[in-house]
Amino acid sequence: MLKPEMVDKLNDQINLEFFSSNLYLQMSAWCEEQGFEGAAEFMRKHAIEEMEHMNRLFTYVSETGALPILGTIEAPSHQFASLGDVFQETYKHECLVTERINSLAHAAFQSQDYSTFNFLQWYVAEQHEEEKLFKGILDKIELVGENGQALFFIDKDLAELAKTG
Ligand code: OFO
Repeated sequence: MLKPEMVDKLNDQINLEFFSSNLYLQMSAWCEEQGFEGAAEFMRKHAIEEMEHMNRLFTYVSETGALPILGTIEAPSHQFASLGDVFQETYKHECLVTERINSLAHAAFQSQDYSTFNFLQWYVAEQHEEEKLFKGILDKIELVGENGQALFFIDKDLAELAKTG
């Protein structure tokens, strides 16, 4: 049985995961419009992963007998200065999600809610992967620069990542 404060926190996280999904879906639309098809595919796939993050939380809250509550989801930005800007934003966003997960895990531990603490370990590991993934892409863009040819290869790379990752 979850404490009401924990249910609120988990519901906030459900909301944030929805936002992540919408943000990445919106970014995929921007990429598509700019002709970055690989990046668009990659972001679209990642938007689906974020829905899975949301679902996992939704199921946990529900299975513990509490009520998942879906709130208003903030509209994501739909204008970006460049592909580099998109990936700077993704990395910044993932760092924010990591902070939220850490503070959730901290709250669970402090309140001796070991079931939630244990449940959250998946997210702790996942955030490590997510930060690594987006930082890697960002570093690559910073390394090769943003001229037409460099972007062409970055986009090809992202198309590959979308297939495998
Ligand atoms: Fe991208 O990890 Fe969830 O939000």
